[in-house]
Amino acid sequence: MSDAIDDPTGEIEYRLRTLCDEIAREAGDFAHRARRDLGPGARAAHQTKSSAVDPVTEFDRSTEALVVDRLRRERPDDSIVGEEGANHSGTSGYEWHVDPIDGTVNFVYDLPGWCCSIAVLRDGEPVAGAVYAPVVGELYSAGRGHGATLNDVPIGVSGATELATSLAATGFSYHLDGHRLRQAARIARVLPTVRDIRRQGSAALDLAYVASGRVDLYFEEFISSWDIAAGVLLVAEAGGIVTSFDGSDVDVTAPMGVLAATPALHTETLAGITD
Ligand code: LIP
Repeated sequence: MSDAIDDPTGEIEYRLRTLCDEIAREAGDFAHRARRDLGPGARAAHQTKSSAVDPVTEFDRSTEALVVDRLRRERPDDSIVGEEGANHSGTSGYEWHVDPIDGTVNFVYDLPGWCCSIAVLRDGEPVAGAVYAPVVGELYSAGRGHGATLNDVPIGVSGATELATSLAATGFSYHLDGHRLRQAARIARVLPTVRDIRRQGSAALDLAYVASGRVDLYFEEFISSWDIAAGVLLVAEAGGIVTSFDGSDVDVTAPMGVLAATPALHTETLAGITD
Protein backbone atom coordinates (compact mmCIF):
# COMPACT_ATOMS: atom_id res chain seq x y z
CA MET A 1 0.00 0.00 0.00
CA SER A 2 1.44 3.41 -0.87
CA ASP A 3 2.00 6.01 1.83
CA ALA A 4 -0.65 8.69 2.07
CA ILE A 5 0.95 11.66 0.33
CA ASP A 6 -0.48 13.73 3.20
CA ASP A 7 2.13 13.51 5.98
CA PRO A 8 0.77 15.79 8.73
CA THR A 9 3.00 14.46 11.52
CA GLY A 10 6.13 14.27 9.37
CA GLU A 11 6.44 10.63 10.42
CA ILE A 12 6.73 9.39 6.84
CA GLU A 13 9.53 11.83 5.94
CA TYR A 14 11.28 11.02 9.23
CA ARG A 15 11.23 7.32 8.34
CA LEU A 16 12.45 8.11 4.83
CA ARG A 17 15.44 10.02 6.23
CA THR A 18 16.30 7.12 8.53
CA LEU A 19 16.14 4.77 5.56
CA CYS A 20 18.40 7.05 3.48
CA ASP A 21 20.98 7.03 6.26
CA GLU A 22 20.83 3.26 6.83
CA ILE A 23 21.06 2.27 3.18
CA ALA A 24 23.75 4.83 2.31
CA ARG A 25 25.88 3.51 5.15
CA GLU A 26 25.29 -0.16 4.24
CA ALA A 27 26.02 0.45 0.55
CA GLY A 28 29.04 2.66 1.23
CA ASP A 29 30.55 0.09 3.60
CA PHE A 30 29.96 -2.63 1.01
CA ALA A 31 31.82 -0.62 -1.63
CA HIS A 32 34.57 0.27 0.85
CA ARG A 33 35.22 -3.40 1.66
CA ALA A 34 35.47 -4.13 -2.06
CA ARG A 35 37.89 -1.24 -2.57
CA ARG A 36 40.09 -2.37 0.33
CA ASP A 37 40.18 -5.95 -1.01
CA LEU A 38 41.69 -4.63 -4.26
CA GLY A 39 44.75 -3.51 -2.31
CA PRO A 40 46.22 -0.05 -1.74
CA GLY A 41 46.71 1.95 -4.92
CA ALA A 42 45.50 -0.88 -7.15
CA ARG A 43 43.64 0.51 -10.16
CA ALA A 44 40.09 -0.88 -10.14
CA ALA A 45 39.14 -2.62 -13.38
CA HIS A 46 36.45 -0.68 -15.21
CA GLN A 47 34.54 -0.20 -18.41
CA THR A 48 33.62 3.18 -19.88
CA LYS A 49 30.19 4.79 -20.32
CA SER A 50 29.52 8.19 -21.90
CA SER A 51 33.14 8.76 -22.96
CA ALA A 52 36.60 7.19 -22.73
CA VAL A 53 37.16 9.00 -19.41
CA ASP A 54 33.81 8.07 -17.79
CA PRO A 55 34.45 4.83 -15.84
CA VAL A 56 32.07 2.31 -14.35
CA THR A 57 33.23 -0.60 -12.19
CA GLU A 58 31.50 -3.82 -11.22
CA PHE A 59 31.24 -2.25 -7.76
CA ASP A 60 29.19 0.70 -9.03
CA ARG A 61 26.73 -1.85 -10.38
CA SER A 62 26.76 -4.23 -7.38
CA THR A 63 26.42 -1.37 -4.90
CA GLU A 64 23.46 0.03 -6.83
CA ALA A 65 21.91 -3.45 -6.87
CA LEU A 66 22.25 -3.58 -3.07
CA VAL A 67 20.51 -0.22 -2.70
CA VAL A 68 17.72 -1.16 -5.11
CA ASP A 69 17.15 -4.48 -3.36
CA ARG A 70 16.75 -2.75 0.00
CA LEU A 71 14.45 -0.11 -1.44
CA ARG A 72 12.28 -2.62 -3.31
CA ARG A 73 11.79 -4.54 -0.04
CA GLU A 74 11.24 -1.53 2.20
CA ARG A 75 9.41 0.80 -0.21
CA PRO A 76 7.88 -1.38 -2.97
CA ASP A 77 5.52 1.34 -4.25
CA ASP A 78 8.23 4.01 -4.71
CA SER A 79 10.00 4.93 -7.95
CA ILE A 80 13.76 4.47 -8.23
CA VAL A 81 16.29 6.12 -10.58
CA GLY A 82 19.93 5.00 -10.37
CA GLU A 83 23.07 6.15 -12.16
CA GLU A 84 23.88 2.61 -13.25
CA GLY A 85 20.52 1.93 -14.84
CA ALA A 86 18.01 1.28 -12.04
CA ASN A 87 14.61 2.47 -13.24
CA HIS A 88 11.49 1.44 -11.32
CA SER A 89 8.15 3.23 -11.63
CA GLY A 90 6.03 3.44 -8.49
CA THR A 91 2.64 4.70 -7.40
CA SER A 92 3.46 6.29 -4.02
CA GLY A 93 4.56 9.72 -5.25
CA TYR A 94 8.04 9.22 -3.80
CA GLU A 95 11.05 8.83 -6.10
CA TRP A 96 14.55 7.69 -5.07
CA HIS A 97 17.66 9.03 -6.84
CA VAL A 98 20.74 6.89 -6.24
CA ASP A 99 24.43 7.36 -7.02
CA PRO A 100 25.96 4.21 -5.54
CA ILE A 101 29.53 5.47 -5.91
CA ASP A 102 29.79 9.21 -6.59
CA GLY A 103 33.41 9.96 -7.38
CA THR A 104 33.97 6.80 -9.39
CA VAL A 105 37.29 8.05 -10.79
CA ASN A 106 38.54 8.47 -7.20
CA PHE A 107 37.28 4.95 -6.39
CA VAL A 108 39.11 3.52 -9.43
CA TYR A 109 42.37 5.23 -8.42
CA ASP A 110 41.95 4.42 -4.68
CA LEU A 111 41.67 8.07 -3.73
CA PRO A 112 39.40 8.66 -0.69
CA GLY A 113 37.03 11.24 -2.21
CA TRP A 114 34.02 9.08 -3.09
CA CYS A 115 30.66 8.44 -1.45
CA CYS A 116 27.25 6.83 -1.70
CA SER A 117 24.53 9.42 -2.32
CA ILE A 118 20.83 8.59 -1.84
CA ALA A 119 17.87 10.98 -1.86
CA VAL A 120 14.10 10.61 -1.96
CA LEU A 121 11.99 13.22 -3.77
CA ARG A 122 8.32 14.10 -3.69
CA ASP A 123 6.92 16.23 -6.53
CA GLY A 124 10.50 16.70 -7.77
CA GLU A 125 11.76 18.14 -4.46
CA PRO A 126 14.16 16.27 -2.10
CA VAL A 127 12.51 15.46 1.24
CA ALA A 128 15.38 13.36 2.68
CA GLY A 129 18.94 12.59 1.65
CA ALA A 130 22.20 11.04 2.80
CA VAL A 131 25.79 11.29 1.54
CA TYR A 132 28.10 8.70 3.10
CA ALA A 133 31.88 8.83 2.62
CA PRO A 134 33.09 5.50 4.05
CA VAL A 135 36.84 6.06 3.71
CA VAL A 136 36.65 9.00 6.12
CA GLY A 137 33.65 7.68 8.09
CA GLU A 138 31.38 10.68 7.43
CA LEU A 139 27.61 10.48 7.09
CA TYR A 140 25.89 13.68 5.99
CA SER A 141 22.12 13.61 6.44
CA ALA A 142 19.21 16.00 5.92
CA GLY A 143 15.45 15.97 6.22
CA ARG A 144 13.25 18.69 4.71
CA GLY A 145 12.58 21.26 7.43
CA HIS A 146 14.74 19.40 9.94
CA GLY A 147 18.25 20.67 9.27
CA ALA A 148 21.40 18.85 8.23
CA THR A 149 23.95 16.86 10.20
CA LEU A 150 27.42 15.34 9.89
CA ASN A 151 27.64 12.17 11.99
CA ASP A 152 24.56 13.38 13.91
CA VAL A 153 26.11 16.81 14.69
CA PRO A 154 24.19 19.80 13.20
CA ILE A 155 26.02 21.57 10.38
CA GLY A 156 25.74 24.97 8.69
CA VAL A 157 27.29 26.81 5.76
CA SER A 158 30.40 28.91 6.39
CA GLY A 159 28.87 32.40 6.57
CA ALA A 160 31.86 33.74 4.59
CA THR A 161 31.31 37.22 3.15
CA GLU A 162 34.44 37.90 1.11
CA LEU A 163 34.72 36.21 -2.31
CA ALA A 164 38.44 37.04 -2.54
CA THR A 165 39.23 34.83 0.46
CA SER A 166 36.63 32.15 -0.28
CA LEU A 167 37.35 28.50 -1.02
CA ALA A 168 35.44 27.27 -4.07
CA ALA A 169 34.84 23.78 -5.48
CA THR A 170 33.92 22.61 -8.93
CA GLY A 171 33.96 19.64 -11.28
CA PHE A 172 34.36 18.86 -14.94
CA SER A 173 32.39 16.98 -17.53
CA TYR A 174 33.31 13.60 -18.94
CA HIS A 175 32.59 15.05 -22.39
CA LEU A 176 35.97 16.40 -23.49
CA ASP A 177 34.77 18.14 -26.63
CA GLY A 178 33.39 21.62 -26.02
CA HIS A 179 32.33 21.08 -22.41
CA ARG A 180 35.87 21.04 -21.03
CA LEU A 181 36.95 24.14 -23.01
CA ARG A 182 33.93 26.02 -21.73
CA GLN A 183 34.63 24.89 -18.18
CA ALA A 184 38.30 25.87 -18.51
CA ALA A 185 37.26 29.35 -19.64
CA ARG A 186 34.97 29.59 -16.61
CA ILE A 187 37.83 28.58 -14.30
CA ALA A 188 39.98 31.29 -15.90
CA ARG A 189 37.32 33.84 -14.94
CA VAL A 190 36.67 32.56 -11.43
CA LEU A 191 40.18 31.60 -10.25
CA PRO A 192 41.51 35.21 -9.92
CA THR A 193 38.47 36.15 -7.79
CA VAL A 194 38.69 33.51 -5.04
CA ARG A 195 41.27 32.16 -2.55
CA ASP A 196 41.47 28.82 -4.32
CA ILE A 197 39.45 26.13 -6.10
CA ARG A 198 39.19 22.48 -5.06
CA ARG A 199 38.26 19.74 -7.50
CA GLN A 200 37.25 16.86 -5.19
CA GLY A 201 35.79 14.63 -7.92
CA SER A 202 32.38 14.09 -6.30
CA ALA A 203 29.49 16.52 -6.67
CA ALA A 204 27.72 14.97 -3.68
CA LEU A 205 30.77 15.54 -1.46
CA ASP A 206 31.27 19.05 -2.86
CA LEU A 207 27.71 19.90 -1.83
CA ALA A 208 28.19 18.22 1.55
CA TYR A 209 31.31 20.34 2.08
CA VAL A 210 29.34 23.53 1.31
CA ALA A 211 26.66 22.42 3.78
CA SER A 212 29.25 21.80 6.50
CA GLY A 213 31.17 25.04 5.90
CA ARG A 214 34.29 23.29 4.61
CA VAL A 215 34.05 25.11 1.30
CA ASP A 216 32.18 28.36 0.68
CA LEU A 217 30.72 27.64 -2.75
CA TYR A 218 30.47 24.97 -5.43
CA PHE A 219 29.48 25.23 -9.08
CA GLU A 220 29.23 22.62 -11.80
CA GLU A 221 27.26 21.89 -14.96
CA PHE A 222 26.63 18.70 -16.92
CA ILE A 223 25.74 16.75 -13.79
CA SER A 224 22.80 14.44 -13.09
CA SER A 225 20.02 14.15 -10.55
CA TRP A 226 21.74 11.35 -8.63
CA ASP A 227 24.92 13.44 -8.25
CA ILE A 228 23.14 16.34 -6.53
CA ALA A 229 19.73 15.35 -5.13
CA ALA A 230 20.94 14.63 -1.58
CA GLY A 231 23.57 17.39 -1.60
CA VAL A 232 21.12 20.08 -2.69
CA LEU A 233 18.93 19.28 0.33
CA LEU A 234 21.98 19.27 2.63
CA VAL A 235 22.93 22.79 1.51
CA ALA A 236 19.39 24.15 1.73
CA GLU A 237 18.88 22.70 5.21
CA ALA A 238 22.31 24.03 6.29
CA GLY A 239 21.33 27.62 5.42
CA GLY A 240 22.89 27.83 1.97
CA ILE A 241 21.48 29.00 -1.36
CA VAL A 242 21.26 26.63 -4.34
CA THR A 243 20.29 27.79 -7.84
CA SER A 244 20.94 27.08 -11.48
CA PHE A 245 23.64 29.12 -13.25
CA ASP A 246 21.02 31.71 -14.26
CA GLY A 247 19.79 32.16 -10.69
CA SER A 248 16.60 30.16 -11.20
CA ASP A 249 15.58 27.25 -9.00
CA VAL A 250 17.37 23.96 -9.67
CA ASP A 251 15.26 21.23 -11.24
CA VAL A 252 16.90 18.42 -9.26
CA THR A 253 15.51 15.81 -11.65
CA ALA A 254 17.17 17.48 -14.67
CA PRO A 255 19.82 19.94 -13.43
CA MET A 256 21.20 22.50 -15.88
CA GLY A 257 24.16 23.46 -13.73
CA VAL A 258 24.23 24.06 -9.99
CA LEU A 259 25.62 26.90 -7.87
CA ALA A 260 25.55 26.24 -4.12
CA ALA A 261 26.94 28.88 -1.79
CA THR A 262 26.88 30.45 1.62
CA PRO A 263 24.33 33.28 1.16
CA ALA A 264 26.62 36.33 1.07
CA LEU A 265 28.65 34.93 -1.82
CA HIS A 266 25.92 33.54 -4.06
CA THR A 267 25.03 36.60 -6.15
CA GLU A 268 28.63 37.70 -6.71
CA THR A 269 29.62 34.18 -7.74
CA LEU A 270 26.68 33.95 -10.12
CA ALA A 271 28.05 36.92 -12.06
CA GLY A 272 31.40 35.17 -12.52
CA ILE A 273 30.19 31.75 -13.61
CA THR A 274 27.57 32.92 -16.10
CA ASP A 275 28.84 32.54 -19.65
C1 LIP B 1 31.06 12.64 -10.91
C2 LIP B 1 30.54 13.89 -10.24
C3 LIP B 1 31.60 14.99 -10.30
C4 LIP B 1 31.92 15.31 -11.73
C5 LIP B 1 32.46 14.07 -12.40
C6 LIP B 1 31.44 12.92 -12.32
P1 LIP B 1 30.41 10.06 -10.93
O1 LIP B 1 30.05 11.65 -10.84
O2 LIP B 1 30.22 13.60 -8.90
O3 LIP B 1 31.16 16.16 -9.65
O4 LIP B 1 32.83 16.36 -11.79
O5 LIP B 1 32.75 14.38 -13.73
O6 LIP B 1 30.30 13.28 -13.05
O7 LIP B 1 30.61 9.77 -12.38
O8 LIP B 1 31.65 9.81 -10.14
O9 LIP B 1 29.20 9.36 -10.36
